[in-house]
Amino acid sequence: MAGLATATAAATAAAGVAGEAAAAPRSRHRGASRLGPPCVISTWDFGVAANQAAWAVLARGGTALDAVEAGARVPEADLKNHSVGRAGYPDRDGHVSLDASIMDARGNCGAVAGLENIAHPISVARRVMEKTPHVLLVGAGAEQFAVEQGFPREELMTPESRAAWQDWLKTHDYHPKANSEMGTYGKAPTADPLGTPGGKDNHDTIGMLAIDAHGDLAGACTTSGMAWKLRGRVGDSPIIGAGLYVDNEVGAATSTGVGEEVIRNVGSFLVVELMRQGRSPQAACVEAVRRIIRRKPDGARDLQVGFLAINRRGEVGAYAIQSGFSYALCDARRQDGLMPAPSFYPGPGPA
Ligand code: SD4
Repeated sequence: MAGLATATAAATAAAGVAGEAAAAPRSRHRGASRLGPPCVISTWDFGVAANQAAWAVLARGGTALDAVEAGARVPEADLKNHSVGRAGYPDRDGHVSLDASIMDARGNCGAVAGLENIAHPISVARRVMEKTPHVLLVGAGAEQFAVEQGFPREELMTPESRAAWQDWLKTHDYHPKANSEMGTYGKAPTADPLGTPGGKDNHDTIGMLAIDAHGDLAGACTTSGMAWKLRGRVGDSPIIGAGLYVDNEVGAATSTGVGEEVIRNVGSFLVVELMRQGRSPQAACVEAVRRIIRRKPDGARDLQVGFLAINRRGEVGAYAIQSGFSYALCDARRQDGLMPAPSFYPGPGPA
C-alpha cells in the first residue's frame, strides 16, 4: 500500500475536477492520467495483476477484446479473491452465482447473470456474444449454454468462502459497508470482518477497459456480486450500459460498488455519453457519481460506487462516492500502476 499512499498524496495535491458545484464535501484531487495506446486499466488493487495478463496480449499486438478477457480471468481464478469468480462469496442460500459482461469495438456484447458452477463467466459472456444472437443469458440457461460450449461444471465454493458464509448465517445481517474494498486482500476470512476486497459483508468487481495497438477499445466486467445477496439478485456488472459500456467512437466506462445504484442511473452509458458531449473521462465520472448522490442524498454517505473511464486518446478518469477506490493502469511505460481515485466524500480509506 506504500505506493498507493504516495500516489494519494500526489493526487491530493493536484487541482480539483471540473463539474457542477457540489452540495457536500469532496476531496479535491484529480484522478486523471493519460496512457498508451496500447493500454489497459482496471478497478481495484487486484487490477494490477489482471492488467499484466491483459498486457501480455496487447504487447504482442493482440486485440483489446482478447486482452480484457485474459485479464478478467485472473481474479476469476484467484482463490484469495472472494468477490470475483471461483471462491466468490455465495448468496444467502449458499449458491455462488456469477455475473459478467464483455463488449468490443463494434458494439458487440455478451453477458451472463446468475451463472453457477462455471469458473470463468467472462469467457462464457464472450461466447454469448460470438456464438448466439443474444446479449444476456441467465441462471440455468446460461449454465446449460456454458456446458454445451465445453466449459466444465466445477464447485466454486471453497472451504474459506463456506466458512465465511456459515459465519454470516449466525447473524443473517445483510448490510453492505462502503469502503471495505481496500481491506485485507488474501487474509483469512475470519481475520477481519471486512476482509478481502469486497469483504464478506460487501462486494467488489473487476471492470477492465483496454485500447489495442489498432486503437480499438474493449471492456470486460466480472463479479460474484454482493456477498449474501438474495438468491436471483443481479447487479450492474452484466447489464450493458450499467456496469460496462464501450463506444469505439468515444471511449469506455465501467463501474464497481452497489450495483442497484448504478443500474438506476445507467451509469457506464452515462459516463460514455458525457464523454461524447465533450467532457473528459474524469469530469464524466464525477457527474455520474453526483447523479447517484442527487437521487439518494440521505443514503449516499453509506454507499460506495466508483466509475472508471477511458477515452479514445487514452485519457483516464476515475471517481467514487467514498474514498478508498483504487484503479490499476498499464501501458508500455509502466505495467503496474496503481492510483487512488478521488471521491465525493473525502477521508482516509479503510486499508
Ligand atoms: C454488483 N457492482 O453486483 C457489482 C459488484 C459489486 O463492488 O458489488 N462491486 O453490484
